Amino acid sequence: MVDVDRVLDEAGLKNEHVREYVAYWAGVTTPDRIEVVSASDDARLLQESIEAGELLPVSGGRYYSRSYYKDTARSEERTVVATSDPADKGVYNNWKPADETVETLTERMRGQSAGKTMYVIPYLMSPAGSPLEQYAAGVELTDSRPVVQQMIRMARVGVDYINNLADPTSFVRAVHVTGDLPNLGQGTDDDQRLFATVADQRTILHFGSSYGGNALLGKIAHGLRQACYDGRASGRFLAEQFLLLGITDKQTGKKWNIVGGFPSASGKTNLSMTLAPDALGDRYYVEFYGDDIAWLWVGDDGKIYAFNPENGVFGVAKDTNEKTNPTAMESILPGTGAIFTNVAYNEKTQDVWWEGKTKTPPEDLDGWLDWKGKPIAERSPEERDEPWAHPNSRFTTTLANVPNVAKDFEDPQGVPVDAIIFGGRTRDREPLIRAITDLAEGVYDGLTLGAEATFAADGKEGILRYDPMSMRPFLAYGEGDYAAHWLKIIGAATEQPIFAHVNWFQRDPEDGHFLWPGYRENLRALLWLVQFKDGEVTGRQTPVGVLPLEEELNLEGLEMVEGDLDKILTIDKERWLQEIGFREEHLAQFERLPEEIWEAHRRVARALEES
Ligand code: GTP
Ligand code: SPV
Ligand code: MN
Repeated sequence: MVDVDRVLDEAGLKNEHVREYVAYWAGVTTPDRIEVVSASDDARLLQESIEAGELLPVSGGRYYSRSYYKDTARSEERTVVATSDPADKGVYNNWKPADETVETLTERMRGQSAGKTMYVIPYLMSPAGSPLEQYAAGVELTDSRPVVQQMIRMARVGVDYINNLADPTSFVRAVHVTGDLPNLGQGTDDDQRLFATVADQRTILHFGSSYGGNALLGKIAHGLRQACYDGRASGRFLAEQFLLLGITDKQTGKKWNIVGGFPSASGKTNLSMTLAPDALGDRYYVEFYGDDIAWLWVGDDGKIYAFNPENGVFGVAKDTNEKTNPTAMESILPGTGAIFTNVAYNEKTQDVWWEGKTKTPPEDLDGWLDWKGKPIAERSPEERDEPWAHPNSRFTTTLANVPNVAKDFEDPQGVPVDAIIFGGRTRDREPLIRAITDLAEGVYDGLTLGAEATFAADGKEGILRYDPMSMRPFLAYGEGDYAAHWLKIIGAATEQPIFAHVNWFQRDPEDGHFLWPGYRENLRALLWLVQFKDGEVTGRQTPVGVLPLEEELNLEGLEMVEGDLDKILTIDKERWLQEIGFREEHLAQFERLPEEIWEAHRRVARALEES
C-alpha cells in the first residue's frame, strides 16, 4: 500500500477534501505509486515517456503518441450521465441512476491500476480568478502518463489551483482508469468500457480508454457535461461546445466577439483560427479565443460574456494544412511541444503526416509507419489505399502557441458576446447565412441544428442527425429543460446578442463541388452579420431569417463559379417545408419543451407556408 499522506504532504497538497478523495480512490484502484503533478513537471514526464516508449520523438521537441487501435474516438453509446433524479433523463444523455452507476464503475476499477502509477492532476477549467471559478476546479486521477501530458496542455494544471479554493469542497472528482485495453470487448455485447459523469455528485468515472475526451477528463466530461449540469443547477451559466473568436475592424477600431456551435468535425477549429482573406487583411483582424468550449453568463453590465475554459487545442489533424488552417500549422511547429496522436510517423526523420497535410503523401516511403505502426512500404496491394493517419487523429497544442491568439485570452472576465451562430454540414437547403433577431427563434434554431449523417439512411435522404446546439453528446439533462435554461440565461441579458445559422457545406447537386469556397472566406459572412446587427445593412427578410443581399457581402478578391452565390442566398421552399415536418418529430420527443419554442416553430412554419 502506498503511503498516500506522505506523498500528498511532499507535494504540498493541503486541501483536506482532495486528500480524502485521493486516498479513497487509491484504495479502490490500488496503484503501486502516487504522484501529484503540476505543469512544471512536463519536461521530466515527457522524458520518462520517451524512455518508456510511450511517446516517440517528433523533430523540434514535439511528440508522437499512438493509442490502442480499438480506442481512437469518443464512444457515445458507452457514455452516460448519472444522477439521482430520473427527471434529468433526456432523449440524448443516456441517463442512468447515480448509485448503481457508481457501484458498477467502482467494481470495474477495483485493483485495475495495480503495478501502475496514479497521477493526481489538480486543474482549473477557466482562466484563474474568473467569476465561474467555483465550477472550474477539478482533480483528475489517472493511471496513464500520456494523459497527464495531454492535460498539462489542455487545462491549467497545478496544486495551487485546489489548495486555495474559496469553497474547499467545490472541485470535480474525476477518476480515469485505463483498463486492460486488449481485453475490454470494445464494440461487442460484452463491452466493458463505461464513461460516466455522475453530475449531481460532481464525480466523473471513466473506465476503458486512454484516448481524447474519454481520458482527458477536464475537457469534455468536466468542461462540457459536468458544466452543463452545474450551469443549470446554479442557474448562472451555459457550458457549450462552442468556438469563440474576435473580429476587429482596424479602420474604426470596433471589435465583435462571436461564439459558434458546430457539431464535432464540422469546422469549429478551422473557423476559430481563421485569418482574414488576403484581400480584407488590411482592414480586418481575427483573434482566436477557443475552438471547442465556451462558458457563457450575464455580466454585471447586462451583456452576455464568454470565456474558453480550456488551455489548449485538441484539433482534428485531417485536412489541416497551410491553406485550410495556417494558424493551426504554425501552432504545431518545432518548439511548440505539440503532441500528435494517431497520425503517420516517420521513425527515421521523426516527421509526421496526415491525409490532407500535403496533396499527396510523401514519395519516399522510407521510415514511414501508419497510425497503427505498420511500415507503409510493407503494405499489401489491398492495404495500399487505406489512410496513413486515423481519420480522428489529432494534434494537441496550447492556446499560447496559436499565432493569432487574442491578447486577452486569459482575462478571467471573458469577453462580451455579440453573436451566437450555429452551423452544421448540409449539402442543400441551408443558405450561407441567415440572421435571427428573436431569442426564442434563435434557441429554436440551435435546437434544430444538425449535420448530415455520413451515409443517407434507407430512403431518408435529407434527414439530419439533429444535434441541439452541437451538444447532443454532452447534454447533462433533458432537452426541454435545456431550452428553458437557454431562454433564461440569454433572456436575462439587457443587450441581446444576435443569432445566425451558417452553412459552408452546400454542394452543387450535379458535380458535388462546394458552392462556397469556405475556410478563410467564411469571414465575409460573419462581417455581414455584425454589420447587420449594427444596422449598417438591411438584408432581405425570409421566413427563416434575414439573408444578405448579394451587394451587401464584401466579395473583394473572391472568385466564385457563376450562379453559385445565387444558390446559397436562396430559400428552397419545398425542402424547407419538408424539413419543418422532420423538426416537428424531433422537437416532439422533448419533455417540457417551453411553449416559446413551439411558438417559434409554428411562426417559421406558417411564414414558410404563406411565402
Ligand atoms: P471537434 O474537434 O471534433 O469538435 O471538431 P471541429 O468542429 O473543431 O472540426 P474541424 O474544425 O476540425 O473541421 C472538421 C472538417 O471540416 C475538416 O475536414 C475541415 O477541412 C472541414 N472544414 C472546416 N471548415 C470548412 C469550410 O469552410 N468548408 C469546407 N468545405 N470544409 C471545411
Ligand atoms: C469532439 O469529439 O467533439 C472533440 C474531441 O472535441 S474529444 O475530446 O475526443 O471528445
Ligand atoms: Mn469537440
